[in-house]
Amino acid sequence: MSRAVEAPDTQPIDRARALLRGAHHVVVLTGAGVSAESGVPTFRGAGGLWRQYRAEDLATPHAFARDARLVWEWYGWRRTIVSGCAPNAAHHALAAAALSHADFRIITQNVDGLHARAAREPRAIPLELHGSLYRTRCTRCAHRWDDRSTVDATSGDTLPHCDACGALARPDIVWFGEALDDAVLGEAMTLAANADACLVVGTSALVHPAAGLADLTRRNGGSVVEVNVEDTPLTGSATVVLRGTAATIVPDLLAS
Ligand code: BV8
Ligand code: ZN
Repeated sequence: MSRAVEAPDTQPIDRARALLRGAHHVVVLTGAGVSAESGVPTFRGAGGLWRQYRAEDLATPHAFARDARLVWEWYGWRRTIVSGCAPNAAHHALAAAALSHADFRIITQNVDGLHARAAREPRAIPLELHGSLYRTRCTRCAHRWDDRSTVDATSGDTLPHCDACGALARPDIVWFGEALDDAVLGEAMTLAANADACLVVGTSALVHPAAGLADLTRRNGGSVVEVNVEDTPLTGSATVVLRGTAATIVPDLLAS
């Protein structure tokens, strides 16, 4: 495990830059904060999505069973908002770093697809822990498909249905109380455990098991660099904390 030689009393961003440059295996964990400057509402912050809605009312299988029309209305509205947003400088800097660094993998909790839109090559496409606003899957058979369509939530009949078996379809998103995809979570945990450095950008670090990935890196001797506008449960154990917005700090941090 390589450890960058850190010059004494340098600025946090210099220390973070040295850590990332000296790391052979870098993993990045992003949350809604990385997309905030693209105009995508975060969940829990001021103006966040869940100010108007409560997570437990919408992002759960029970909510969908109780009122699929309301849940689809919320996801359709989010899909439309995000379609009008563009990747910001943080997404682009992370995508560029994934191409210039030998082993630099992006893992995201976000379902907005902005990392993938910033990626110019497959290896910059992130692991999407919680699924995607732009994928829909069947509630009955294994069929799942890319879906950028506008959702018509007028009635149960106009909601998306599976064109393979005709059953009601649902967003291909991991809701609270649902397990993450085994393969995706397994790969994310392996990447985090083997990383020399974990760069955490724009997450409140409240949602598990995603929030535990940075601890996995740290417990295996790696460093954690946190970029956020405020403290989170990870801040106290991070190797370096960079206080500020993703679109200003990340490009500066990763500039070659
Ligand atoms: C599961 C999809 C088990 C929906 C989401 C311990 C272990 C395991 C589970 C649990 C546990 N404790 C509790 C649980 C249950 C639960 C959980 O974690 N609850 C929390 C709330 C306590 N976890 C689950 O249910 C998970 N499932 O564990 O299953 C299981 C196993 C077997 C069989 C059955 C079950 C599933 C979790 C996934 C839930 N789905 N999203 C949707 O998107 O609609 S989670 C949701 O929160 C989003 O995906 C989001 O990504 C995620 C985390 O939020 P953030 O991305 O961090 O966003 P947030 O707004 O909170 O914060 C933004 C941050 O950015 C802030 O810090 C802010 O300061 C910062 N910021 C703002 N602007 C900027 C910025 N930073 C930089 N620059 C800026 N400009
Ligand atoms: Zn089906």
